[in-house]
This record gives sequence, structure tokens and C-alpha cells, in this order.
Amino acid sequence: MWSLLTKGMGDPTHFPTPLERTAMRPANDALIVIDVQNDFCPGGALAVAGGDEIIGGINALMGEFQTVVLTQDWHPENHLSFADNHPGAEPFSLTEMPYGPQVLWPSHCVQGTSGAEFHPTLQTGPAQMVIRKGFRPEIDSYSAFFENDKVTPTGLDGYLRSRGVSHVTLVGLATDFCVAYSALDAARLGFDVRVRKDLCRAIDLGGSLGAARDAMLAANVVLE
Ligand code: VGL
Ligand code: ZN
Repeated sequence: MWSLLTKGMGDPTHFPTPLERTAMRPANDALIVIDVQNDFCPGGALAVAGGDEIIGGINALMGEFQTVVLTQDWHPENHLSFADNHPGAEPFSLTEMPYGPQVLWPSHCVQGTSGAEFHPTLQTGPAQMVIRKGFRPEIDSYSAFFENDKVTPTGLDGYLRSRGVSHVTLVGLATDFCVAYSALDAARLGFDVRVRKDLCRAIDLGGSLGAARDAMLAANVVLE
């Protein structure tokens, strides 16, 4: 018993475990890992340049958090955000949806396909929760909190609040779409929000990265 109590308290024979060496963040701070899926990494259907470069850093960061959530873009084949489902439309063109303008994407993250799987090097063990989004054919969902109509919830707000979370740190893909929309919604919901820019990569379509950065700064999101 005595030796258990003194472990890590100056006992020169005790070598600290990885957990003891890492400064754990308080229980009210959650890490949200956005869409680190094969289709958003090099070789995928909607590849984000350098998307796989951030995975080692994300895995390491998970060790500091007591709450880790992964999100997974999870579309049916007939999803209306896909250019393939709008005859004659080019990928990356814009259309109007009842909830506003919508980019038409190459088909990506189709439920049950390998493109929708998490990247094989992403550590998934530390996550207690996986939020799937974008599963309704008629509406896209960039944010981890709300679909693009800004009112249909994913349930993540309730999950985090019932676990006492008030602060969130966001990482993942893509900075200017799912990460930014999640950060803006989290700020609107009253969370303290930080985005680790070095652990995100962007699509940057028609100035979307600059616009996302401005919107996040205006919403008091800390970009670091
Ligand atoms: C995303 C476009 C379409 C993202 C998801 O994860 O940023 N972007 N679906
Ligand atoms: Zn998508």
C-alpha cells in the first residue's frame, strides 16, 4: 500500500507511466476530432491536401483529454450534397437548397464503404463517443452539432453537457468546412472553443479558408 501511495511522488525507482508524464486537462475540456476519414485523406474521394499529416499529432493529443469524441461524415448514396445526384452538375459547383447555398461535392464518405472508415492510423480507442452526421439524404451536415439547416441537432450538445463539458478543442478535417461549422456552432451554444490550426487541414474553395477564419475569430473562437 505504502509503495503504491509513494509511486510518482519522488520515488526514484518509479518510472512514470505515459499518463503520469502527460498533463491531463480538466474533465470539463473535451477533444473533438472531426472527420479523419479515408475519403478526406490523400487518395480519397474528397482528399484534403496533407490530411494525413495531422493524425500523429491528434493521436498524441488524445492522451491529454478525459473526453474524446470522433465525428464521422456518413452519407447515403443518394445524398443531395453529391454532384452525382444532380444530373449535369459539376463537382464543387454551388446549388440552392431550402436551407441556403450548398456546394455539390464529389460522392464521399458513403455509409459502409472504406472511404467512410476512419483513417487506419487514427487511434479510435480513446474515444468514448462517435457522432455520425449527414445521414439524411436531403440535408448536409458539416457541423458536429447541427445539420446545415442550423436547427436539426446531432445530439452532441446534450452528450457534452450531461458529461459536464464546457470547453472544447477541435482538430481534424476540413478546417474551412466541418471544423469551422462545428467551432461556430459550439461558440453559439456557449462552449469555450479552441481550434488547433496545426492539427487541421483545409479544402480552401473560393476563399473559404479566409472566410472561415474571419467568422471563427468574430465568434471568439481561439485559433492556435
Ligand atoms: C466535409 C465537405 C463535405 C468536411 C464533409 O468534413 O469538412 N466537407 N463533407
Ligand atoms: Zn460530406
